[in-house]
Amino acid sequence: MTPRRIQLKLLAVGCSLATLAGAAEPIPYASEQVINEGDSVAVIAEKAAKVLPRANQTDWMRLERTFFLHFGVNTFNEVEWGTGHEASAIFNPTELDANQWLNAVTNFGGKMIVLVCKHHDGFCYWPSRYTDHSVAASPWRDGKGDEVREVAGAAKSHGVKLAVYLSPADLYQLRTNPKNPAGYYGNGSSSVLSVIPTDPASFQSNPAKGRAPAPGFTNYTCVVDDYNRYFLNQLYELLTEYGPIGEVWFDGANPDPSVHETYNYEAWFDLIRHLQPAAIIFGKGPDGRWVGNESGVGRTTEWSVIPLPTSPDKFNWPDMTGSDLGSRARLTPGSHLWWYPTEVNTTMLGGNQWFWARNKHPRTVTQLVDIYYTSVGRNGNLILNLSPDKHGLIPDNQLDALGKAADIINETFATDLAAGGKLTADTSNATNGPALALDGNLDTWWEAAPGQTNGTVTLTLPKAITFDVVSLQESVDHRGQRIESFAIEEWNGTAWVNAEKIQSDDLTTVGHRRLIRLKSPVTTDQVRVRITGSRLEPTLAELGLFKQSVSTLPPAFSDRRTNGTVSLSNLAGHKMVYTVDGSAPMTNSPLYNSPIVMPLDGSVTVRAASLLPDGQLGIEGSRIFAGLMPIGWKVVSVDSEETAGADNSAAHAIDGDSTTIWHTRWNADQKQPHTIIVDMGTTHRIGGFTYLPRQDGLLNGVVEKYRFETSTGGVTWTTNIADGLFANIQNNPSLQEVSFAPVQARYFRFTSLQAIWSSGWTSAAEISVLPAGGNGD
Ligand code: FUL
Repeated sequence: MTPRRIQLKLLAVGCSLATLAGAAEPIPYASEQVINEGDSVAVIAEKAAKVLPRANQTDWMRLERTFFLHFGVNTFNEVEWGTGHEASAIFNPTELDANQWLNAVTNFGGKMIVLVCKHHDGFCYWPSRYTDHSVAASPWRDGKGDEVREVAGAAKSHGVKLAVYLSPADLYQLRTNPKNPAGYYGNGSSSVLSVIPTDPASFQSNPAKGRAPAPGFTNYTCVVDDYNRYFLNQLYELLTEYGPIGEVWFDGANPDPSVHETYNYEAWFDLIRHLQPAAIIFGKGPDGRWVGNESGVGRTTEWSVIPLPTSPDKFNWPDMTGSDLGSRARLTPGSHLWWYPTEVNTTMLGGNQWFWARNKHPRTVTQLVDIYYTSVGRNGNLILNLSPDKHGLIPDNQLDALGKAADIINETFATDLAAGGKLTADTSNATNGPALALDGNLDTWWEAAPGQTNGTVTLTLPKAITFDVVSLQESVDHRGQRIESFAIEEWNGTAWVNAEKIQSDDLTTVGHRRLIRLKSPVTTDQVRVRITGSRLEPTLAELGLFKQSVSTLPPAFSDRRTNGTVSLSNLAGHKMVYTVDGSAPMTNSPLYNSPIVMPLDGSVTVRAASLLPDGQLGIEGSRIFAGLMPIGWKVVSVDSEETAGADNSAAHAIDGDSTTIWHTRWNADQKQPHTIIVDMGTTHRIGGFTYLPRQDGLLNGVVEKYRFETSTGGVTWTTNIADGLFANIQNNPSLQEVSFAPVQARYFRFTSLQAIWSSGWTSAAEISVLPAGGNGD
């Protein structure tokens, strides 16, 4: 057997041909374009406009609504990250029902499910031949269970694609794991010729000995160390035994980077391309890009054509979290332009939590509907996580919220109000007239006449309609992504006026799909889209107009002020009703007139909804106000605070204002630990604390590991949590709630032991305590 390597295939070979200065060589459409020194502004724009998606990406981008599913030993331990020390016996769901999971997926119109087959803790949810640390060692189905097979079967019968998440980080295999001293991860083994699939019996003694390949597949060889061979064999099992695989999800997160292992991505990608050529390699890979947060929010300017500093086969695919990834300013000589569309991953559970636990609650319907618009509506695929509970079932509260959100979205998009209208354009080429943007076919499109980079399409309807969502789609599969700016205008009977969009939308990129929500419904019989900037002749594959089934603009909540009050507002100026006892607001709930006075000593959830002009209730928003109000609290001591470069004094950690922060000195004291001691003025019985990381989008000083102590007199201290971890806070910098055995306390001492990137800084937007008997008991 000879070693094989896959080169990423380009759709066309002319991609890197230099455009000679002065020579008007036609620029071909290709899956990759290279910007050369001396390329004019026009040539750069044309190259960017002529990058096309690759075959596997076309289908994938059209999925739009996809799902994640996180379930496993973390569910049973009620944690976000495991340790690799878990006993297999803990995995014992008594009612696991993959059909229930898939029903939830299809009810929301989901087209693919990405199943966590192994998370960072290393436990495998299929009976892998290469480890004992799997479902085979668990009591579930008497050790005969295979969760991947059950999900694959249910997905197939529901017409949903299956995809796999296999965590590269593996704490069970970690060389330093006392539970598995023979672990492969970081064991320093040399890279040797290995046959994949390897004979499990001679996995380390003779890795060149293969086992029989799966039916319809062959063997592969590569030169890899023990952990990479382990990983490749697991990939081989997952990619050959469960049918077609739509995506392979590579997570960049690693809970314990102290042990080093080099991932041989090249060999992994080779194997995937051979075994499942249609699969998207996501995350740390060339086909799908992580949007950069786990909150479900894509960029309003979201380019799918991304400049890479090197050719894709040499690139190492770091996370791309900047706000501008692909505008003209980023298209510089040496850039390799590559189709790299985004996927927006987020959770059903609030606070971006992936695994079920009893104190985690689903997002509100409003949030879910919002997420649809900020993901699918911003040129990204949504991947929404489901979190089954210990029974192995998705709990009713998740199903309920998901079902209501699905109803709203499905109802909104069931009727395209543009249908039946006539589309005209002030510019078109000979074959791509405007009617093609109303034919429901993404493979036909309107295109402006050659040389035109602006254009206006006007929709005239037989009678006036009322709409508040505009859907635009470029012909990305045939013409790439081009539009850079546009405006939406309505005819008010005498003039064209701007249709006012909601604040959070910028009218810049379109891509596969862009959904623009209007501030309030518009009634008219003529609408036009003015494309005011485009890299090349603009195109529109489809244009649609829709009316949201319920106003989806939720009331906004202020912070809780030090007098305990919280204000509500909504952009449309509707009246609002609210509750503070956890119940759902009804039309006869208290009407909001003035700031709500909240208890100062507990955790309260405020739920509110708009009263719409037709008497209906808008969908609700909610906010949890956790922790005691910091009234009369004082910082007794802090070892470092920045007061010169900015007002980042420690008092900001207890001022009840989530927009101000405590930060240790910027240019000094860059060494952990950092400690803040707070006097709450009176003694409280507390059962936990909260840490709100800075909310300004920066991660400097965000705490990962901490100690929390309390005291009644400020002299002797009780250690409530000696060495705590805010798991996954880097990807998910939201409110952290930590419970401990209730104590009496007047003082608390919070010590930061480690910050993100081990930076030596510490920061906090708010630190508070949870009263016992509330969230903290
Ligand atoms: C993150 C992980 O650490 C989370 O636990 C989750 O799996 C998410 C999808 O990716 O990086």
